[in-house]
Amino acid sequence: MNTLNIIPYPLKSDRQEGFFHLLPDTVITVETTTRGLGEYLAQQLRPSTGFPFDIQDAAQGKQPTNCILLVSESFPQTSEDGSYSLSVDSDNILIKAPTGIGVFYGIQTLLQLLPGEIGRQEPLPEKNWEIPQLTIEDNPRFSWRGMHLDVGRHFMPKAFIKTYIDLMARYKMNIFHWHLTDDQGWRIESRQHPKLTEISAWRTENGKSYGGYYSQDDVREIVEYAQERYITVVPEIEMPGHSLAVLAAYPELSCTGGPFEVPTTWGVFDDVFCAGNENAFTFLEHVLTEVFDLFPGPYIHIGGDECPKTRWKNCPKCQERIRQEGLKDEKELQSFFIQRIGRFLAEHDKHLVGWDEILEGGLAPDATVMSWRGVQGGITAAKLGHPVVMTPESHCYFDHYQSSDFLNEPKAFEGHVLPLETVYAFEPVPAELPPEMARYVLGAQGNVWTEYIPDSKQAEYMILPRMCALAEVVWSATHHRELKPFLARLADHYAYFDAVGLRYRHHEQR
Ligand code: TNX
Repeated sequence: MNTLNIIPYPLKSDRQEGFFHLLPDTVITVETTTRGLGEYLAQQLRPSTGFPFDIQDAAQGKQPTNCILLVSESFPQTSEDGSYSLSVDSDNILIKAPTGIGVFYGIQTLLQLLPGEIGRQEPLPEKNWEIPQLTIEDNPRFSWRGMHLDVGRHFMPKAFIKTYIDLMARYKMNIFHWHLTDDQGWRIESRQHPKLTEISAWRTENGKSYGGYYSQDDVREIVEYAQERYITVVPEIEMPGHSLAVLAAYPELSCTGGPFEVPTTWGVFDDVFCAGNENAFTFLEHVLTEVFDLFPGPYIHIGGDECPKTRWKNCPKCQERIRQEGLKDEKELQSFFIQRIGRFLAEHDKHLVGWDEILEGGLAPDATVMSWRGVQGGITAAKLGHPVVMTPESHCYFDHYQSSDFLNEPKAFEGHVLPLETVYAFEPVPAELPPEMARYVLGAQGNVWTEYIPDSKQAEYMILPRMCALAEVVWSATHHRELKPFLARLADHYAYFDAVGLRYRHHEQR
């Protein structure tokens, strides 16, 4: 009997003999609560099969055979964990879950059980669309199953953001961390601060203007697209560092007053928001207010990483702030900055997320820490009772090379290699964390920094197949985590990538 090539691997599965066949008269049977999900499933199945997939209301009596039945037991949502059961017999398919999100994940599993050609946009008339008979019971291990994308260093078109979200959905990832601002580009429209899109969104590269941004309507469209796929978008607005693009448009928010240009080189820059200037806070609060309006999710990421203290040390306003607030040094000034923004977020019912540098000089109450310089920051934060997302460079940085065969790999982050196997070996809960503190580890996330990723095709290559490995790390039970069977299952997913037309790294099994 063939194995089930599902990624992430489900908690319990029982393969039986025989198949269900998708046929021209297969229908999708829904309840009022699962109608939208039925439409989604039909949209996934129609292009490649060419079948109509009528959607029928269960209340109107369901046909005895040949249906895919979507049942959600309790709506409105009571639990958001994503558990579901799927059973396939020769006559019917049943996906059942406490809430819509579970039904959605059941649909993803079902789609993966079909031949990879299901990803095609053109019908394949002679294809046998068979689904193995089985029962599955499944639920995720972690609640934060994240993927990050830096659109600051290189702008990625809206269509690709949707492709990215679709890929996340296929592998049951649920948090899209959208890194919208950085030194080299600001990518989100602000109605109140038009210079952010007139100036900060563009840089001059080889005499030509490079850049782009998402209008507020684009953002709403993406957030809704993600929502339909049960993905929460976490926007990141970087502060106090990584903000040179802003200062190019509004130099008065810096310590020196500028002038500045949107940079065309990578790295960490000394010019950052002036922590002694009230206008810097007013500006950020106005921008964040627009951001709150666009992103209904509970989290706002405010960056906080790699903020040099050079300017603050020589800035009379920053030094005055240090005196007034009774702070010890510039590290505490950074902490003051983040805590003040944290209070503003809390007043608007938003949770602050920041890179692990926000630990320095004292953590803002309620802050969620993203541990990127290894897992130590995460351990420290969890011990303080703060939620943690693990995203260490050593296992989660998809901007690093996929192999040390540098000549045959696209240029990536110099000197760093992150093979698929290493991603797969990642354990988000460090052994040294006592069980009562392990619960603060919400999950893990893959980060896609784009200094060396100029376009969306290369971004696809960098995440595929590493994202598949991470998806299994954050979803599957540890006893199912075995490299060899994973690699065997993975081989089956290339047919889907080919059908969709995605670029990926074909992992050689040794
Ligand atoms: C560090 S990770 C950064 C990014 C870079 C990345 C390159 C983090 C919070 N900051 O600004 O793009 O390294 O790998």
